Amino acid sequence: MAIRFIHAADIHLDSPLHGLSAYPDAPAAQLRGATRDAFSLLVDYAIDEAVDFVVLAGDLYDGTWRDYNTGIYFCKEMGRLKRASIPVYLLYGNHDAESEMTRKLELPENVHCFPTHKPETFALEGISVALHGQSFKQPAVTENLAANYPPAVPGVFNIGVLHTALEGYAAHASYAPCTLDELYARGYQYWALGHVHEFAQWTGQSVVVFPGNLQGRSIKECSRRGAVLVTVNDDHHVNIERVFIDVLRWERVVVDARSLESIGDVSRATGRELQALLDIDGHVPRAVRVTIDGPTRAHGQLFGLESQLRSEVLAQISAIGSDRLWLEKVCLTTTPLLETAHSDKAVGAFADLKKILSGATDDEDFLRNLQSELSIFVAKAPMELFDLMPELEQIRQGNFAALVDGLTPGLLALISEKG
Ligand SMILES: [Mn+2]
Repeated sequence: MAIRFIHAADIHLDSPLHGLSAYPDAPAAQLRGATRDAFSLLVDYAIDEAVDFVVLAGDLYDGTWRDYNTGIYFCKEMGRLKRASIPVYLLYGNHDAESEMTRKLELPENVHCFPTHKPETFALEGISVALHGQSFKQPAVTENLAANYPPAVPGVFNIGVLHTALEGYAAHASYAPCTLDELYARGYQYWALGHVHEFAQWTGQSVVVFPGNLQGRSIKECSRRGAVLVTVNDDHHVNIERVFIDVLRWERVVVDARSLESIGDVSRATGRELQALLDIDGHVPRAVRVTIDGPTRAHGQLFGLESQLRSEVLAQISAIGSDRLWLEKVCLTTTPLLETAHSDKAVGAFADLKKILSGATDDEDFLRNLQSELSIFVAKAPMELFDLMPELEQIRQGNFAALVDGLTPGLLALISEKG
C-alpha cells in the first residue's frame, strides 16, 4: 500500500507580517493570525487526507514565544492530529534552535522531536519507514550535519530530515551547509529539507525537496505557498504534489505601460491585471504591490502624480471587491518616450533645452534667481505642504542643484509629450 505523508517547513508561527501596517485599511486581524490560520489548514488537510504522518523540517517557531499562547496553540493542533492517529516528526532549525527557546511546554506524545546532540532515527512500525534527523542546538550551525547522519536502513523508505542552506543559496544564511551530491550519497530515498523559503525539488538518487514556507510574510515572499504531499508507491517511486494553503497571498503585479497614453489608461490596465490575479485561488485574499513600468507617453503625466495614481489603484481595487485585495505599495518605474515622436526641428530644440537644464546646476546666476523667487513662496507655504512635496525641503535648505536634477526628467518628459 502506498505511503502518504506531508512535508512542511518554515512555518514561523506567530511571526508578524510586514508591509501593510502603515495603512489604515490593512486587514490587521488577518495579518496577525495568518501563520496560525495557514497551519490549522495544514492540520485540517492532513486529517482529511488521512496521511500516515507529518514531517516539520525546522523553523516551526519564529523565535522564542512572547508568551505561552504560541505553544498552547501548537499543542492544540497536535492534539487534533493525535486524535486522528497521525504522528508528527519535528525538527528545530535556526529560528527555533534549542538555545533560542526560553519557554517550553510538554508536547502530546504523537510528536517526536529530533534531538540536538546527535542524529536520531525514528522507525515507523507497520509502514516500513525510517526518519533520520538532527535539530539545531544554536541558531548558527555551520558544520555539515548531514555528514553524521546514519546509513540508510535496508529494505525501508528512508527519509532524511534536515534544516540546511544547501550550497548555492546565497540569499539564505549558510547554516548546516552541504551539497546535493552529499545528500544523494547517503542512500536515502527522500530528503525533507527546510530553511530556504522557496519551493525547490531535485530528483537524483533521492528526491530532495524544499517545500518553501507555509505562509508568505512580506512582499519578499510572494505567490502561492504551502507544503507538499508525498506519495510513495510500493516500489519506492515518489510523487510530489504541492498543497497551497496560504491564507493571505503577496503578489507583485507589473503593468506594462508601453502602449498606454494617460493616467486613465494606466488605471484601467491596472484594474484588469488585478482582476486577473483572482482567476487563480480567487478565495485567497491578496496583498499587492503594483509596479507601472516601461517607456511610455504617460510618463510625464504620471510623474509627480504619485498620490493620484495610488488613489486610482485603490479605486480599481474597491470596484473589484476590496475585501480580497489590499494595496501594499505602488511603484513607478516608467521612463519617458523621448526623441521618437518628434520632427528633427523639435528634437533640436529639445536637445537645446536638455543642455540648458543639464548646465543649470552649475549656473550660479540661475540658481541665485531661483533662490530669491522660491524662498518667498516657501516662507509662506503651510507645514502640511512639506509632507506632500519633498522639493520644498530642498528649497528651504538651499539645495537648488539637487532640486533641478530631481525635476529635470519629468519636465523633459512633459515637454516631449506636448511636442
Ligand atoms: Mn525559516
